[in-house]
Amino acid sequence: MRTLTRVTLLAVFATLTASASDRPNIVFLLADDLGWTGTASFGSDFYETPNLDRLASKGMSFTQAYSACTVCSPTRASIMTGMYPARLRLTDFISGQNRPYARMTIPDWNKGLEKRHVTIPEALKEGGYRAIHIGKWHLDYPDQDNQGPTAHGFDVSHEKPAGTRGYYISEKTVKELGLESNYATDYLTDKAIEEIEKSRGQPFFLYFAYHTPHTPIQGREDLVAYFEEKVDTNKIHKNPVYAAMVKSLDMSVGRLVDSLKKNGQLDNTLIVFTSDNGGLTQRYGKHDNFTENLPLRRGKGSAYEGGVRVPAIASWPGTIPEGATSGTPIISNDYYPTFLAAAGIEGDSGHNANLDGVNLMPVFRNPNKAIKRHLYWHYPHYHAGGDGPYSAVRNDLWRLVEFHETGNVELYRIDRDIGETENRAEINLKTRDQLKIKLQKWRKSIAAQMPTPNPNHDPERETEVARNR
Ligand SMILES: [Ca+2]
Repeated sequence: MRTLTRVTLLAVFATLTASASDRPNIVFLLADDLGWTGTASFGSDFYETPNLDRLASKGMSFTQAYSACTVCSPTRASIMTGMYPARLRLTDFISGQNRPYARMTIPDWNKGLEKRHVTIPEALKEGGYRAIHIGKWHLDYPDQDNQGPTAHGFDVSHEKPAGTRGYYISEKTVKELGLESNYATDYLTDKAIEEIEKSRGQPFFLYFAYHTPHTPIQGREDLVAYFEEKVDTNKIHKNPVYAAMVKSLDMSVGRLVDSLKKNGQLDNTLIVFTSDNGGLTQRYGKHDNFTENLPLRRGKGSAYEGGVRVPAIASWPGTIPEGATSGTPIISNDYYPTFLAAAGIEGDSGHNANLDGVNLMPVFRNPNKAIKRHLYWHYPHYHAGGDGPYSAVRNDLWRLVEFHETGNVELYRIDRDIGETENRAEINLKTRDQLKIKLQKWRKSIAAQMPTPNPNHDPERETEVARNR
């Protein structure tokens, strides 16, 4: 009790004494569908990411960083709230995929972010932060108005200009706005830089949710031409258009860092870069083989590490050691409490009572700092790149996957077998049973929604997808 009171008093004192101008800026850069090996410093043999590599050399790289889900929207919701998607009941991307004849009926999930949650930009208001949203939101209920970023605490939001097809801004808009580039990522970067410049004197939270390198696979023409010359089919990564998209992302990061430097803000800014799920490795048509997450197994939508292990970099001069690497497992739920701590803000106690993430500041200061916990995933859905509805749990050594269609579990010694090649479920029985119980208890504790046997199951039609409702 005495300790608690002292901690609370210290936190109040810290909040009172830190004026708005002392607080660091927070820049959160979220790639879309960039896999674990999606940058050069994280192991790509083809993509060129000098700016992200420089950010890594100036900060900390996380080799075991995770997204809270194997697809988009749930991970974004976990970042905004610090909670597991299963707790939010936002377990699939907003439009989702309904397979009326599959073996399981998927639960009815939240197709948007409920306003009752205190989002990270809302919480940061306490510290006088200006919150800037750039790019892809992907958290609005399709049948309701006023669900965008500015309805969830952002002061300003910039998205792709109307009439943009995929990544290409229309010729008319390019002319009207006098743009130098018709590539949407370049345009959004211009907007982010304008907002950084407008924020001088006030701490800001910049959430830049890139579209790159999500489908459609469309690169900036000059960059595509550059990578076409360099394709080597013996390499793991070999799609020049995809490489151009990653390059656009990297160039954007370089321009943002330059802008922070120019405005004298770089030393007072925590920058975090990560991705919302793994790389898309399913193949179709002319876009055959966009990317690979090897040595990880599979990719976006799947139950394996390729779906959820992502690159992550954090930089904050003077606080995060330069060129450090941390093997501590972290997950996208962690950024919410981390940003509160970085800003010296307590946040909303009601909301924080249900946080699933932990404050990463101790790891930022010491990359070898361990966090004693289990990480969980719950995806009771079907996905084109997937393996059916599943849940998973991991600790430092083991990862267990439970498949809901069959009740089968697989167990991997993840610290040694990163590619999940040897299923040890029939070998390490005790570990298997302990983790299975742990996973079930966790699901129960947050009232996770489960898929149920489908009375209309038709084995011949089970992969058929219904049109979006
Ligand atoms: Ca995504």
